[in-house]
Amino acid sequence: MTTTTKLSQERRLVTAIPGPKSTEALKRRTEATSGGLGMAIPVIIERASDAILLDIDGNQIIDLGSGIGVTNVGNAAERVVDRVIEQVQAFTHTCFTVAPYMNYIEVCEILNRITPGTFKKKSLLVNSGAEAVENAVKVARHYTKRPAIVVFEHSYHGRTNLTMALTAKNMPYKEGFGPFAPEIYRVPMPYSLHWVGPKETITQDALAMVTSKIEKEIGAHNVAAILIEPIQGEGGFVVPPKGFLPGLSKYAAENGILFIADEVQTGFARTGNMFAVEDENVVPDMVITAKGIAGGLPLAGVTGRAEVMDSVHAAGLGGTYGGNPVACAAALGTLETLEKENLVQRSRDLGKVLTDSLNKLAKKHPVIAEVRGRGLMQAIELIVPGTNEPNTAAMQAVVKYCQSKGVLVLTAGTYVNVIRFLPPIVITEELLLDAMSVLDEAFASL
Ligand code: PLZ
Repeated sequence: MTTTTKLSQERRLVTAIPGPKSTEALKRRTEATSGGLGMAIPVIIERASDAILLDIDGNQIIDLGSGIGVTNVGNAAERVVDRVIEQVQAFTHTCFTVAPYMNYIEVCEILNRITPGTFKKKSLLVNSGAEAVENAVKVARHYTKRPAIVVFEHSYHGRTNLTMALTAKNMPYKEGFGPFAPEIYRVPMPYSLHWVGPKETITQDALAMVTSKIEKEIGAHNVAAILIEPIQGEGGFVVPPKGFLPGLSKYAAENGILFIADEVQTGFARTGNMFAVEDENVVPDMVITAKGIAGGLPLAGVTGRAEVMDSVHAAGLGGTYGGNPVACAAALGTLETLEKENLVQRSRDLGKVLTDSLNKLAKKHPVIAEVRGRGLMQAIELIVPGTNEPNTAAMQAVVKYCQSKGVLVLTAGTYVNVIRFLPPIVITEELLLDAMSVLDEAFASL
């Protein structure tokens, strides 16, 4: 149905990055937009298809970031575009809590079906990951009648006031933006590369530290929820050691605490499962989704046990735009694409290609301390060779080199030394390997 032609899936540079047109336009960016906004690559985008971004100078750039893990089904994916066009012509808005419509209901039905757990579930849709996290916390407190929320070192949950409090890192997310919301308690995260204790017992030791902190410093009976990213995103793709998530979820269940998985970055086939908690068969009481849910349109969800989600009085939850019909149409196109194109399996298969490439690089370049992640959510952490010291300078140099050659990679990490890979899951193997060869050159050039 779409009439637009797709961009060829190949890297092509016709000017320097940034080219003359982007350079001019970026002056207007500086003039017009808040200095508080960041920018990963200094180009202005004109079009995009799947894993290729076209800038206004005509350069085709390989996208290894998916707009921070959003365009899992590809940029401007056909089913998303078709459904959005159809919906926007039918109607653009009513507000679901004023006059409901079907596609909001259908998205919730799908979320209830595809999130882990065979118990009855219900969902709620909002606009952003942060708003979904806020709503999950509201519902958890309301249901349990307890105030405390337990979060982890290196966590990221958003930029609103409550979610800043839930987020670990000060710069750039929290600096000068306080005071922050109360009743948030931060506990240790078993981040193996920087763990000071013995690595062999990291899972038991971390679980003992977390439960002891909960019992001694908060009181388990005061805790509404344990909130965790099953693989930490902004914190540096920190993968919890095997057994940690199951141990936490068991402890939560034994103490009347809700276990909430923030799957905002890990969800929708990103890690080689539909949701990252499935890797260890963890079944959360609530799952928070956003990013990959709608192929680029703003949508987020909270899905949970029906008795939890129904515990709130009618009209206690809502928002003007939450579950906007155009965003819901995009979500239906996205979910259909994930299923029909078998993207969970593709994420696993291409994930192996990515792991192999990154491991080869790590063998060659001692600045790479670790390759970690699953599926198409993987990262490398850079250190000063022979030490455990974070190597921010190397990270910056590699990223800059990649950009100059038309490869967009994102960074992450508490210690600002992680390069992360979140390509669209539909990326061709050829394009991924081309990007990896540029990455190899980048390390060789250090
Ligand atoms: N939870 C796990 O990764 C968003 C942040 C980008 P929003 N991560 C990208 C930036 O610099 O602001 C994220 C996440 C996890 C929650 C969020 C918040 O989602 O849609 O950005 O609000």
